[in-house]
Amino acid sequence: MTDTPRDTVSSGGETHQSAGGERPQLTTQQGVPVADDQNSLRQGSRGPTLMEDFHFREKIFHFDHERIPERVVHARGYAAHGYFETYDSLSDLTSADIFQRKGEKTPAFVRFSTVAGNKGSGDLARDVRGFAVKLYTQEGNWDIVGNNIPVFFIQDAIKFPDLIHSAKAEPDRDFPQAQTAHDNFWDFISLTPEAVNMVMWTMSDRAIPRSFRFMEGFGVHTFRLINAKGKSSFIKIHWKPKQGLQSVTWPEAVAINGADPDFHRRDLWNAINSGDFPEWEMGLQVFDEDFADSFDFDVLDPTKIIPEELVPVQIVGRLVLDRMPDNFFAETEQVAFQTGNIVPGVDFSNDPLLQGRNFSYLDTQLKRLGGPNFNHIPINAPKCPFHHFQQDGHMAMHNPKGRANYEPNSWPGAEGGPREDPETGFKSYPAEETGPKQRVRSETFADHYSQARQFFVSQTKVEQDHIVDALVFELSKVERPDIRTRMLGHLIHVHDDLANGVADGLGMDLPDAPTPAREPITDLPASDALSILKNGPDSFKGRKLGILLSDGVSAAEVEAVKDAVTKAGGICAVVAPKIGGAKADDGSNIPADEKVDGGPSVLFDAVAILTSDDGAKMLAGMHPAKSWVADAFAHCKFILFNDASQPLLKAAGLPDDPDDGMMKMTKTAPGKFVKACGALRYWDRVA
Ligand code: HDE
Repeated sequence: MTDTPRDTVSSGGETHQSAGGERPQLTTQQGVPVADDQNSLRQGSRGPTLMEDFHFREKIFHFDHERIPERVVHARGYAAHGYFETYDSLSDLTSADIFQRKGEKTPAFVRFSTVAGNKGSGDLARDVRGFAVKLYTQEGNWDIVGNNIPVFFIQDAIKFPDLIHSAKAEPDRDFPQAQTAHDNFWDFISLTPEAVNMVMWTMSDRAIPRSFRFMEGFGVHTFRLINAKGKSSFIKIHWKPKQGLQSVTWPEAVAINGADPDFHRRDLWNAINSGDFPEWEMGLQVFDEDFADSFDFDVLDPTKIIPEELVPVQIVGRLVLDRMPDNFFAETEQVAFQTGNIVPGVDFSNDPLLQGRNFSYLDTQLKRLGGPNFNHIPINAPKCPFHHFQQDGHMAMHNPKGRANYEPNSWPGAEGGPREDPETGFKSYPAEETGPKQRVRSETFADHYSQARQFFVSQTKVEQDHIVDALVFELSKVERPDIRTRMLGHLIHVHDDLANGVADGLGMDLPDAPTPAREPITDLPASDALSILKNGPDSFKGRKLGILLSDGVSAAEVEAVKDAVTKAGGICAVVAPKIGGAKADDGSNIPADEKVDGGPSVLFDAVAILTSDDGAKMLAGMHPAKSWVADAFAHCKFILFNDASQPLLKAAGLPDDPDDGMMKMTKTAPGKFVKACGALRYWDRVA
């Protein structure tokens, strides 16, 4: 009974009450009441433990087996429950039940994850984020097992083990953990030009999101929708966060991993538990064979996007996350996503990556969840009725009832069990396929650089600089110069500024460019949809202000700032020299959420520095307080400060003349400041 943990202490629906109160009685797994859970049974007070202590044996036996293998990829994840709401009927496009009725809500479970790191790795690794959605539709579970990046590194599933081996810790030394900044990864990538487009994305700030709430999701592959008349349309699936896009910078990511390795988990937990439910709109790019034939790239090639300017994204519904799981293991750890879980009205395309995934996701659950009945676990079971003749196996919870466990059978009526339904049952799209059996890569998959260039030119200058910095950082960790050189060769095909910037950052000369498999198209137009900064929020809603304060601070000033932030839908955290809080000028104590060295400014979206004269002097002598201020400035945060805090700002090395990202505290400043913070960063500081 994994979905209702309290049931584990009840038997037959009844809870034993202990003598004195509300708490249920502790029992063994058999329901036997336990008298003493502090001492094992022994002979005499100092003698050996007795084998007959069934309670001890059961407890230790179960503990010994608490772990299951972590996922081979996407091991570290975090999930939430919610629902999908259909905006309008899409019956002209698909017979999928979920899209038939306007306003219908379908339960959903969504797991976000990093890919390369172990289960215990930091949230802010530079990595792709998984964005896996399970929709419990009335005609079965539909799993959209996507990522926060719309393309992938490889074109054929047969290369997946190599890609992942190269990205994970190197096998002889078992490091580095949760990072691609090492020889094996870049060796593989530099020998796999099809990965270059995806590498642009992973070296961009997309790979270090500020929160799961502020990133997009993508189905990546082309799928099909089939309508009641059997007509097929191709689609690409998008999840667009209503909260706007936002990422951290690399120096922040490094610092956050130390200060709060659970940064993304905590963020989702806090947002949902405080009633700030994140939402994504589902968007579909719908296209037909004619478009596919005329497109510069192959729609079956998962290393390519279809720019939104060519095929607009049609918004069809929204996904709202409104409830955290009751238990992490039972739900988030045991959830089994599977690309093969599709429903009538949806179908696969021939994308060779998708075809391979359809094998892998079913297979991997056997290892991880231990048997073929993992769909009996409540988080994986459909919420619609289901009937079949599959039976037995480890932990079978739903065996067929009655005598018939096969078909065809001639048992009458309900006794005979379920029957197939040719009318409404799942039907594969009858695509015509011909051709010899062969191991080839289609010519139409051969252009490896054009979209990488398109991605680069679609970024703002700040974002382009971050891509250059990221490549310099990663390649600087590569020991073998020939691997670095090989990678530089590919960058020449992407963009001169990129190649020159990275070569300069590495202190290396550019090599000759490799001969491309196909001559790149160099004039693909920029697409605004590919930039994070062009798709940010327009308010401070859902963001967090860090207020650094000292004893003697004006209570009214702190209140005014908190008020303005709360009105904008943001939240505040008070940071003080001591966790007990600060004594304000009116004698009240303002409780602290963080002690200054435990709550560095990288954890916040913007900062306020409010001190008394003495407080500023005291903080100016504290290294963590100076770094707090200096980092906020260096990371282009908006800064609100009061007059008294100036000695601290000076000690932190901030300029005497505040820039436009800094605002002095006045009566009207908080409102204006929070409005300005909607832009999230004052990038002009580094421009
Ligand atoms: Fe996965 N992937 N993958 N992947 N993937 C898994 O399945 C695999 C790929 C993605 O939160 C595994 O249950 C192959 C693309 C997510 O539980 C495994 C290939 C995309 C998750 C697997 C890919 C993804 C996984 C490991 C190349 C984005 C986490 C545990 C053909 C569209 C789901 C598991 C969760 C997990 C195989 C490539 C997304 C081993 C063979 C492309 C979000 O089956």
